[in-house]
Amino acid sequence: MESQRLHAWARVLILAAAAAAATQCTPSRPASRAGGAAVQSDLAVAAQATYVAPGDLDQYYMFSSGGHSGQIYVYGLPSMRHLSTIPVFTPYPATGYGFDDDSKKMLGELTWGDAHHPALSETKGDYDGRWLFINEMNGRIARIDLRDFKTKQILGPIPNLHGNHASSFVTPNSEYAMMATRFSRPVPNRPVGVDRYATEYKGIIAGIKIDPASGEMSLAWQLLMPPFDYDLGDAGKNASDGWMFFTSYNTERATGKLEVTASQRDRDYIAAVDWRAVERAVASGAGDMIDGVRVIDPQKVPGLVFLMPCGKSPHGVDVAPNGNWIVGSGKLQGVTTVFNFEKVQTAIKNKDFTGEEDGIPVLKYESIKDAEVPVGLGPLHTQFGTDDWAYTSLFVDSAIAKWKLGTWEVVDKAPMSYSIGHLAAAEGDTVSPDGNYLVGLNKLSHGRHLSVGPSQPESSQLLDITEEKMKLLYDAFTEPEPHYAQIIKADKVKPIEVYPKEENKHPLAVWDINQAGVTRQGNRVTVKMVAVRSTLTPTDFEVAAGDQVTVAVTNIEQTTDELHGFGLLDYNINLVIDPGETKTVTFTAKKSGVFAFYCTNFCSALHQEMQGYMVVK
Ligand code: RUQ
Ligand code: CUA
Repeated sequence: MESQRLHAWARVLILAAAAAAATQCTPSRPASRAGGAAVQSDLAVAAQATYVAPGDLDQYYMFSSGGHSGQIYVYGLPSMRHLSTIPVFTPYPATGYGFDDDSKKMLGELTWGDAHHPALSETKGDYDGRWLFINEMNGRIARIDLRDFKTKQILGPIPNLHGNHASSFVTPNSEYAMMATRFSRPVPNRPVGVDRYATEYKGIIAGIKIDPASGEMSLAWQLLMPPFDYDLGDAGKNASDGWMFFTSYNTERATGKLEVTASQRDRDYIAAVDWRAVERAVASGAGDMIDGVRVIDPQKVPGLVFLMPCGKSPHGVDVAPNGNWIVGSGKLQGVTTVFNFEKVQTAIKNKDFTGEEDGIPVLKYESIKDAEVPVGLGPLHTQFGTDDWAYTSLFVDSAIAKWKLGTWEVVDKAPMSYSIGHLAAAEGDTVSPDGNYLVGLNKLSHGRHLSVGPSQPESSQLLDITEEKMKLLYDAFTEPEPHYAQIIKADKVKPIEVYPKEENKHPLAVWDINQAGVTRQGNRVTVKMVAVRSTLTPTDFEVAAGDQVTVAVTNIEQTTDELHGFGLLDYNINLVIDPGETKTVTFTAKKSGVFAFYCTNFCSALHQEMQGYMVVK
């Protein structure tokens, strides 16, 4: 990787001069915009630094949340090219997701999800390239297998928990992903008036256990929390391994116009959870079953949760690579607060408390804080680079501040266009961040792209962070809405391109066109279909109106990129079957008549001939 990067920079230096000369004679870029030779050569350097020549590969994958599109967008860095879209919580006809029986079942009744925080699986605190998790607001969390970039599991909506925002941050050995409520409500859920919010509504923190071999997620336990709005989280690592941290706002327990009522206190809280202690409590039978889940009330089992005061309406909480510093960003102030985990432990041991909330001790702010770093206005999130560098996004200032852990010195600020939310650094959540690149995930983009009408994209800006000053390299535009992203070294991810025939154990798979055909049991009809260039076999089949029909299509290709589709007109069906894969769709043949099906994915010179008919009598 390092040599690739040196190579890239060597290319920059060699080509910069030539490119600068070329820019000068490009009439489409007005001279006033370029503003002199110095700026032009900066632009040329930036252009070369992000240029990945045709056929060359990017150095990193970036997995960006698609927000309320319910998807994940995959980018290559440094080119910022959009490589693919992974549908997660929303049907996506381009890949047939949400149309075949399995993905339809996985989505259930919900066909939208508001996805926020992708989290790569980790081993010893480092991304291991196995899975990607992502939460969404309807109390769900999904697992994507990075072997084939497909969504394999959606867990939830899980009981008791409402508005799953503080999620899906995984622990250093992927023991857990987290979930926590943005919206408190009565637990168990029942119609209690909002006037009783402060006492009868509850927040929930949930531990989602991840099977180390398969990645399968299951709900392990829940904690009953005071009715705050839990916002973001991060897992402890190294020094703080075994702990989880969640920010909260509205510790005023207010309702109504929260923009006024929930910002009265100078400090809200970061909830620190000793999840190993929670595991022990669960093992010893603590807690009550509520709606089928083991829920522990920390009031009854002391020592599981402590509250760290953090000013003011904190948003992001981010644990530094060494695990000892915990950075809490109070979005309504000009500083970000750094806590010291060792001091947190000492304060807990010495019962250095200033009060409690529903029986949960509040630690003394002065005893656990290391620094208030004057990063600028509206700090939201912090990412980490090499050599103890930290980068904090500033929503109000619309900038990124670069500062040093330990000395707390702010050394640089880079303006963002406009209004940055999250930011993502290369391997920035691991115990050993890469530095190199940082991406600002901005909420607005106005004026920096061709107008596309009122529904504007967001902008994601790529920065070079190899030098003292951060350098803006590139503007990319994304659909709504890049909440958070994670960036992993490309060589850690090893996707397959074809499903090997030996692995296909689907009961309805057929690998020989002579075995393709139709069987009937009563009114249940099964069509075993083979897709291979350039025929869908059988090319026609007959059913009766009212039959329940299952079409199982096996793509028997073993060649990269040879996808086939099965689009059935008037029946709202489109499957896309990858090489070696079998997919099924089950439907009732309600309408009688003749209906064409055809391959929707352009596959060969005779793709257009890949078609047939379903006759419904
Ligand atoms: S939030 S802009 Cu949904 Cu992650 Cu901070
Ligand atoms: Cu098969 Cu197009």
